[in-house]
Amino acid sequence: MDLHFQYFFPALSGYACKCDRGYELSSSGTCRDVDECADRKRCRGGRCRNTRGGFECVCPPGFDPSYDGSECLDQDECGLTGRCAHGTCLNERGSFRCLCDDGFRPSASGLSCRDVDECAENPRLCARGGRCRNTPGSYVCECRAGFVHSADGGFCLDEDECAADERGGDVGDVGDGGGGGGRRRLCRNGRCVNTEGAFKCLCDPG
Ligand SMILES: [Ca+2]
Ligand SMILES: [Ca+2]
Ligand SMILES: [Ca+2]
Repeated sequence: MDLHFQYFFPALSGYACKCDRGYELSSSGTCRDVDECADRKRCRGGRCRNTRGGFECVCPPGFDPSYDGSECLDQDECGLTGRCAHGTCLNERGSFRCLCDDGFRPSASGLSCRDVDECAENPRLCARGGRCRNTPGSYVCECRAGFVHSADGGFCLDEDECAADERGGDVGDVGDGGGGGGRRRLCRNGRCVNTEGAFKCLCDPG
């Protein structure tokens, strides 16, 4: 039996005890621990554990005891920094999950976002005329000579050297041929024929 007297004070018939917080006066005149867990309204959603002079509210993972220990409240994990990088945190009862940005997908646990390795998942990416390089959130095609990036960068396109030459534009990796500024630098005295990754000249007869 615990003795937790705070002080004695005079009463009409002798004295009386006033017990510490968490203790109550028993019929025998001593102070005994209050079993707060006998009150079913304590620690709803968790496990109430009586202690001397108080009680503990033990909550399941993802929950925290309320201020007065009356119930277990969902933790708002999304209020903590560093959750769901490359995505949006969505709080759920007892947990949370990540809605991931494009180019990312949830990890097995769903509690973080991981970059999608597009190159590993689709070996055909950039295979025509280039090489695929994975990047965070995306991928890039590194195109070989004779190929150029598509408008969206998603694949490599054969460069039409002949058409570029007709326009007087830059022809990648093709020497100037010493002309300097003039049009039609490719295949003088012949016809330019575009091929996959290159071009060839069909010479005029003679
Ligand atoms: Ca107690
Ligand atoms: Ca939660
Ligand atoms: Ca990627």
